[in-house]
Amino acid sequence: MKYTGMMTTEDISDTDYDFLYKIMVVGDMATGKTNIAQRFLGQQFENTSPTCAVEFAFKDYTSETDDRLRLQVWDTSGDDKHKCITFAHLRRALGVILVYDVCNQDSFFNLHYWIDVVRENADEHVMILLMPNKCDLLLKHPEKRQIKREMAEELARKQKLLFLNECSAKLEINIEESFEYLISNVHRTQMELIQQKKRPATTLRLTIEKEIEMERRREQDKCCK
Ligand SMILES: Nc1nc2c(ncn2[C@@H]2O[C@H](COP(=O)(O)OP(=O)(O)O)[C@@H](O)[C@H]2O)c(=O)[nH]1
Ligand SMILES: [Mg+2]
Repeated sequence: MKYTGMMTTEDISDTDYDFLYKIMVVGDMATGKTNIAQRFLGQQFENTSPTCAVEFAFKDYTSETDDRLRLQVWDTSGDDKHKCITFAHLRRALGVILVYDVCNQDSFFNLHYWIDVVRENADEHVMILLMPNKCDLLLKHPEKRQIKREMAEELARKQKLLFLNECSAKLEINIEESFEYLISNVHRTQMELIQQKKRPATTLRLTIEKEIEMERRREQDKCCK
């Protein structure tokens, strides 16, 4: 997987990519979703305020088979007030980054809730990657750990989630690698579906403008304000 560029909504066009993949970052509040998305999208780590709405940005890759992939990465808010916006935005998501905080056991136990939400609302062939975040906190204070790595591995096995390693948005550990692992799995799965004629290739090449317009409208119709 080779990274080929980043763009804003102003300079995107629908002719310079082969497949558009919608990737959502979900999980409890304060687990680090916004920082993870920003890291991946090349922005600096910040002490952010809780996310109020859903935001997205694009990043381009070229696959091993030379397909041009455009990722539309969505950051979501995990708080109750905005949960139904998250549900609506999960539609057509082909990849999900499922985040918990290794020093917060509630954020791990709530993953069952998030997995159900994703499976009910996202694409039926969605790939979910488990991302334990804030592993940097354990460097100085290993006693802060509330969830063992083995628990993540077991959950991933039972729930058929992808899992690479524990991550840190703060120290930029395993963020890029995990996203790339997810993306290559998403792409491989989608290529298999196209080959088996279970998915027309055109649905992965919706014009971006149309996509954005639909999301904007959905945002306006959001069920909770
Ligand atoms: N130590 C540490 N703190 C982090 C990390 N990622 C996020 N945080 C902090 O956790 C808090 C919540 O982060 P944020 O990205 O806003 O979480 P979100 O609510 O899931 O979007 C902020 O104070 C961040 O500075 C990380 O990898 N390590
Ligand atoms: Mg946030």
